[in-house]
Amino acid sequence: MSSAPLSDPSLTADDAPIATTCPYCGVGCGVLAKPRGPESADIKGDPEHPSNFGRLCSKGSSLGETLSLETRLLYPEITGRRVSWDEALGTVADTLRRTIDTHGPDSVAFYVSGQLLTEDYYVANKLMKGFIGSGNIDTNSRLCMSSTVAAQKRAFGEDVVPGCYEDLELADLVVLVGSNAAWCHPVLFQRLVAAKRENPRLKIVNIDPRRTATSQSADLHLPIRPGTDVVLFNGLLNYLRQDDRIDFAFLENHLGRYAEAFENARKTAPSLPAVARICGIPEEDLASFYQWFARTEKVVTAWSQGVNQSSSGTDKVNSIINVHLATGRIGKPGMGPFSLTGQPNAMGGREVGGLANQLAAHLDIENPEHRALVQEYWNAPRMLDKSGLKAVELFQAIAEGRIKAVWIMATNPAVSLPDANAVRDALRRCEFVVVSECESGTDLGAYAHVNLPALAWGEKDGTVTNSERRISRQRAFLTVPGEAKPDWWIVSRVAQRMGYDEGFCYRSAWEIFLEHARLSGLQNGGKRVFDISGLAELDRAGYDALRPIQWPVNGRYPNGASRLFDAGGFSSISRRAEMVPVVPKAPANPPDAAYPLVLNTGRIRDQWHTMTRTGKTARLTNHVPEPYAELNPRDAARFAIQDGTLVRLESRFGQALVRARVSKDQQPGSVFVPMHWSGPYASKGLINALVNPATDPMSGEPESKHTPLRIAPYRPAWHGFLLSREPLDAIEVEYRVTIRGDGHWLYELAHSESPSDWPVWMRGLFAHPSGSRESASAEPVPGREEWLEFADIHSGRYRCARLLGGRLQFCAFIDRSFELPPRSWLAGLFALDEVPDRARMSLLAGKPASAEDDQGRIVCSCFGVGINTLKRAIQKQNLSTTEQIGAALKAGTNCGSCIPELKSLLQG
Ligand SMILES: Nc1nc2c(c(=O)[nH]1)N[C@H]1C(S)=C(S)[C@@H](COP(=O)(O)OP(=O)(O)OC[C@H]3O[C@@H](n4cnc5c(=O)[nH]c(N)nc54)[C@H](O)[C@@H]3O)O[C@H]1N2
Ligand SMILES: Nc1nc2c(c(=O)[nH]1)N[C@H]1C(S)=C(S)[C@@H](COP(=O)(O)OP(=O)(O)OC[C@H]3O[C@@H](n4cnc5c(=O)[nH]c(N)nc54)[C@H](O)[C@@H]3O)O[C@H]1N2
Ligand code: SF4
Ligand SMILES: [Mo]
Repeated sequence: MSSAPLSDPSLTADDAPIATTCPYCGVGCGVLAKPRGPESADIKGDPEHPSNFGRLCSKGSSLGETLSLETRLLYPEITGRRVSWDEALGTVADTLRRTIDTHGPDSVAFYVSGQLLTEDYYVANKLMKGFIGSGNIDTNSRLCMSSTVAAQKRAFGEDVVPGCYEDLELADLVVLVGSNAAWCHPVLFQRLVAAKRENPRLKIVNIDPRRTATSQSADLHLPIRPGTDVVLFNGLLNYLRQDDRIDFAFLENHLGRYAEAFENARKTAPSLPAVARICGIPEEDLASFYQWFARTEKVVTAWSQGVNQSSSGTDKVNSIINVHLATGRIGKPGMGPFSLTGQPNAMGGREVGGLANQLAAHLDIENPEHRALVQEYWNAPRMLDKSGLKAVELFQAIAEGRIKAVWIMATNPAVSLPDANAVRDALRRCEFVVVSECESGTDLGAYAHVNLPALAWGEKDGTVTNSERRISRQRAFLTVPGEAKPDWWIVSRVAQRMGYDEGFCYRSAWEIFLEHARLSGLQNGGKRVFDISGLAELDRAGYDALRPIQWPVNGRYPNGASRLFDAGGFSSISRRAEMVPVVPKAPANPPDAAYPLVLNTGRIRDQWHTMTRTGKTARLTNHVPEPYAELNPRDAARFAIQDGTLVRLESRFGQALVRARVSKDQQPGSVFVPMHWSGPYASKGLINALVNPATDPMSGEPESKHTPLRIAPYRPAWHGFLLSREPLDAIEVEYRVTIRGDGHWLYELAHSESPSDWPVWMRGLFAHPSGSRESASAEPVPGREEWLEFADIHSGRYRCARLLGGRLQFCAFIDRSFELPPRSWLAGLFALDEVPDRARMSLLAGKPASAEDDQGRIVCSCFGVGINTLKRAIQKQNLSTTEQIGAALKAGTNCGSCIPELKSLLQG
């Protein structure tokens, strides 16, 4: 890594950049950051970081634009009142203490996150499990990776990812299961695509019920029926045996149970035709996949949430691991089962034991020796004696009043948990809710009695572990804003005030890291692969300068290890792995006559979860500005839904209003909706209000990809959009989406009733009592105010624009139909100091005098290249490759995240 001065937040713009790690996905890219002014930074990929070698995706490259303090939580608050840290810490400590004294340790809970740093996580886990004495600390990783954790434990005896990123480049076949890596692990995906360019033998297979940007780059896409992965992989296991591909020497030397798995595969997935029928895919395609897998030695199977977030998620993972164990393709270059971790530190959380059913350092709660070991090490007064409640159960316990106080850190469960309305009810009823956050105004913050301001990315300091077990430093490069504090500090100071002074007198993240590293080596002797005792003697400078390193780091592997288990040596007592016989099961709630469709949820390229950070920059909101439901043309016809209209989605749990996208990428019967939209950005876009709280019986992971659903057109009295230079406070309509633009705000609206007088309604938006920021600024009007207006009562059409001194301040387009002028050209006018005459003439027409002026929806976020510009260039300049597009327009030449889309544009 760079030799930059480390962890010195007083850096000035002239200094060398600081090497840190991206706070978004589990790829864990290295970032070089250099502050530019108080609330922004220059961001570049770190060429020396082994995860990304200098690349960044669209989210990573926009990090510098998400640092504004405008919406940050900067001071502690109790019921909305700013208080001192002393009062806030005292209140939290006293209330937790009192609740525990009265109702016992299990009456309190922590709900934490894979977005905490390892050091933060370690301290929170220590306080709950060793001092409060309860297992009630669970994490959003429960919604994310817990099925993989459970499956790896079953198979290997420990939660270990055996391989590394390089394996995807060295493989001749990469199978991506339930993963849209092109959008969700973009830099790793770009590495894979680059490897494929170098090695034409390398094939990619994508297994996903819908066609995604990932499928577009694959040689074969298997659009299986949702939830049928176990049949598919049991079928593969059976095929491998029939095709004589089993590595019996590996099985004999390194496995315990395996015969039953073969027998089970034969029974549950007897033949190609049977599997093809159950999975709903063409037999030839299935045969190709099985043949490729059988005949290719170097295979990596990588999976993510299409596998984990299922009521049979653990079984799905084991069915994948089984085929790798059976062929001995594990831990060798270019081979292995590979779990793609979601969050930047989901792995670190697992290392410290952040899940309710883990201890710390991969030790087991059920094992009395392990408990005693940790208790002694921590000098802990009150060790837990059993696992705690898992996320979904934990919030149910809050609803039932069994948990009376909850502390939520770095996660937004009011948006991200299934059955989100029930979660909100639970929080409303809870006697004491503490929230540690960086942002104010999140959906969750509204339920908090105490809001605690945490340091954000760029300010905090510690370590994270990525998908390939690589520990990297996050380093501070910004000065601390307001009174925000590191999460480890907040937890430790509360612990001290609860009377646990000695165990929590930490002064730095470094001290915590050393304690964690030492524990991992305690009575280990190779029994647990997770061992970073080789880092336990780092001095402060060594910790600050720590280069990215893959655990284990110990006497045997002083420089870390890329691959594990190639020669067995698993973590079970017998040192043998297991092939688990897994029986295919239908999803927990199948569709029925009342709810005939399946709701599938997931991610889009440029948003991160509940949008608290990525929603802040126009560069990222432009790609997909509105929440949507994608459905097959057959379902659209069946339910009378037209592309681009609004639709009402309904499950047994809740409702949402989103825009319809009709596309053959979606298989009939299945509807995809992104998970991201929350209160600040959409009035009814909260998709988790609909998602069923069914969970995997083993891992407790929610089935976020499968809820019975119905869909109907929503026919409002009017549709419209507003563009405004200043944010507008309250727009009381049924459908509202707020989109941050470059120098403006865009509001997409619809409502069931029309106001009696549009001009009055529009002007009312500026006179709102809570005060729009424009009127609040009370600056003298910078010039003459003009209103341009057009109204046609007959057709229900109303359009207006407001200019101040010739500068466009606001415009609105209202219609009975959903077909309105494109937003992009109008939005572009907000960049001008004066609307030129030519544009003024056509302003209320909503489109430029010349079509060339409208570049359309942004496809390449890095260079702001729109879809119309691309289409025109492809046609006029006869472009046929993404490289040619790059040469002509620069699109796709920075992060590469838009390349799959460019490809589909080229295909017409
Ligand atoms: N842009 C972006 N990137 C992210 C994130 C983000 O919020 N935004 N979040 C990060 C996090 S925390 C995570 S966990 C990862 C998630 O990364 P991914 O898991 O790749 O993303 P998802 O979109 O949740 O789901 C992946 C796919 O699973 C498919 N699927 C649904 N049901 C099934 C099924 O039954 N079988 C199979 N085989 N597939 C199915 C869906 O159609 C979807 O395309 O992304 C990380 N990266
Ligand atoms: N329907 C559906 N639901 C899902 C999923 C799905 O695919 N479908 N995916 C699930 C998955 S895989 C995941 S990982 C979850 C993610 O869901 P969440 O964890 O709820 O989503 P985030 O928006 O990332 O929330 C993180 C919060 O922590 C704050 N924060 C960021 N950094 C820090 C910090 O250093 N300290 C503190 N104290 N706060 C910080 C952010 O501002 C943000 O509000 O969603 C899950 N929910
Ligand atoms: S792939 Fe993108 S979001 Fe993920 S770590 Fe790298 S830059 Fe960040
Ligand atoms: Mo996740």
